[in-house]
Amino acid sequence: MKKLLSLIVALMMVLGIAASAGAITIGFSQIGQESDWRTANTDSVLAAVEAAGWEMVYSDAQQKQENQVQALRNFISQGVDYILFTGVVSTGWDEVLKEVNEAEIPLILLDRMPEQSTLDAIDYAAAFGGDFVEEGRRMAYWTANYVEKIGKADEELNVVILEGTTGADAATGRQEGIMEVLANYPNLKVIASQTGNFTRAEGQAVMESFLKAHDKIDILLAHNDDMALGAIESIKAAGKDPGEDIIIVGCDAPKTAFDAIIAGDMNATIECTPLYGPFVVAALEKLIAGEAMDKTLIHPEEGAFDAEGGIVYSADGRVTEKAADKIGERLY
Ligand code: GYE
Repeated sequence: MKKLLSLIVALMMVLGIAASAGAITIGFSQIGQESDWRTANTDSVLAAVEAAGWEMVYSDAQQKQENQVQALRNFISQGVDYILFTGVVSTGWDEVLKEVNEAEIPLILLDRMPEQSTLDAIDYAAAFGGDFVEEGRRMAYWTANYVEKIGKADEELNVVILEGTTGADAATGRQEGIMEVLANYPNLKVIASQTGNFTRAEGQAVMESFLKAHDKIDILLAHNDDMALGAIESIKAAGKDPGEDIIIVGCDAPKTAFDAIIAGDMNATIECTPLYGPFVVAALEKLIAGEAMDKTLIHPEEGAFDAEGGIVYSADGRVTEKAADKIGERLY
């Protein structure tokens, strides 16, 4: 009996080793952990890959491009089967991504995209990311509609902007969308715009300096909700009522922003989903099955949320949903 048991254990070990030797390995070069969005994104991808039974080699670059370049080269030398990549900024990837191509490791791009000239020059199997320009437009449309709703459409209102990481398309795209729409509303005047690096701490610090420099701030547009949440702390510390004295609109739509909207500290958030796990698994399944994929950038469906629901947030006539009705459904 003992002999049989040890035989079974030995057999299981051999099979286990064989299974892991033959397992599909995926390298994931992630940016860091700067926001609620990023945490949810990492969790989504890791959980989906694990559930699919593949092996993940995960690398957190701590916001440094050179760490990402190193991680990609490590993936190449380790001989991973597939690479998932989100670049902290949009430039400077040509060389290392060509190395990935030369190693013939299929590449899937997630979230932030390299600049167009890089996308044209390299091969990649699939790309999933947010429509950042559209998100920026929605932030500005929501604001303009809300200003009208509260009867201030004829007032001159001062806007401050907390930008995301400089050089990231998530920041340049959102800024472009915001400025494009605000150009139609001359009463909404941008008086300051500065990076807060997508973090709560920097959002708080930069807002504090905005409040010191400007007596009249009516609207804050934050490229992500973490910076908005940090800014809310500074606004309270300055003795002002966030959501009331200063209209606050963010982007991403994590649970934490819903809580702030329900508490009346924040006015709206435009969704940018981090939940790419299912997209990644579907793409990998196709690649493994030898099905062709193309370079089309796929944007997930996204909503917008505020306290009351119903304010048009885009030129296409879509409406927001009430945060209080949706909080129970929030996945991140
Ligand atoms: O909005 C922000 C995160 O690239 C879309 O990065 C992403 C952005 C997201 O840090 O919260």
